[in-house]
Amino acid sequence: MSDQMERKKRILSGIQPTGTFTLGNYIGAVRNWGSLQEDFECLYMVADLHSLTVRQEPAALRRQTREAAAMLLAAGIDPKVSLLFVQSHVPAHVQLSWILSCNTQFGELSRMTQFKDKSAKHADNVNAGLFTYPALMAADILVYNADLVPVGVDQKQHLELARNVAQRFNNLYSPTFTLPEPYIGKTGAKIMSLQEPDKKMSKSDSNANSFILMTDDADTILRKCKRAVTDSDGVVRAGDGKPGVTNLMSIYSSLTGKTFADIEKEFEGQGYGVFKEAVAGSVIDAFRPIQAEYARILADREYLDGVLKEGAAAASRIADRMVAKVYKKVGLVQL
Ligand code: ATP
Ligand code: LTN
Repeated sequence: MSDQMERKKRILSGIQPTGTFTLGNYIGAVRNWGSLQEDFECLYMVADLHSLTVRQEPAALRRQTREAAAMLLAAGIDPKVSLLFVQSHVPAHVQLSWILSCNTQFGELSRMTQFKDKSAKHADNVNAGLFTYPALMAADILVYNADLVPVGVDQKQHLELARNVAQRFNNLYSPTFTLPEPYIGKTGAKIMSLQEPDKKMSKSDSNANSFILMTDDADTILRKCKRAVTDSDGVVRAGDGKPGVTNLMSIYSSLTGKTFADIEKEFEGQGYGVFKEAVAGSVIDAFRPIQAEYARILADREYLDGVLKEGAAAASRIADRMVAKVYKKVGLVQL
């Protein structure tokens, strides 16, 4: 047996402070982050620089950045175990992103579906940052030699690009970067819009009834669930032609651990009304303790900023070493 403890694998992930997190962000990302802390060395980041690729109101961005950090803490990230920081507080990300940009091809960035989608959505602001977004994301990951990156399926393409850039750099210079793997959690459920269940639930949707926010109160959650689009056959069953009911079932299943078969049995012979109330109840129960913690943490600015300061300092110690190594490898003079 080796006398050396095996090093825990390192995880890095980020979320943009573009608004209040939704139930989709919770089930697909935020919730899993807390549970990974035991088995992995985790670094979590509020990706404020990435959010600048779309116009943000400065005061709102400042507020949302702190809110995002407070929500991550409330949802279970323990700053004594993991590092939590704001992307712009660790300058190494931007420093490495320039080097990686110079090793990323125009053609590969042009193939990114997020770029195509977002440039269609914001046709008046197709800026260079929106285009090079994946090079900064690659830097976020590679600067820590992260082994695994927990993301939703929508981010897989960016992760593949990060791997390709890392491999190219390693071949061109010498082995430098760990090739990161995507980590799609057990409950990788993609939560859909409550109003248009063929579309992803998204915090930037213009219809507020389409999403549940992590800050919504019990009445609002109940109302949104009751208004959720279903179908006319009145049977709680998952499957083709029943996207609305299937989506509510995945929410309920993700939050209660019940299987689809359990759920079908539980609501057999009952209408959608009872089922929707139960779904709402599971969301309310999941969010209640988080919301209380969130309010407490957000009110304690000194604590919150302290956590972020320490997080950034510890992250910078790792990241600065990588930048120095990379700068040297590519031929930048070190004095
Ligand atoms: P926006 O609405 O502004 O496009 P978003 O809600 O998609 O943003 P992001 O910050 O892009 O949120 O994503 C953060 C994380 O949440 C990612 O890992 C993403 O895969 C996950 N995620 C986002 N929406 C959902 C959803 N509806 N279901 C499951 N996971 C989701
Ligand atoms: N693009 C991601 C957020 C993000 C990220 C990262 C995720 C920025 N940098 C690094 C994982 C690793 C998104 O979810 N929209």
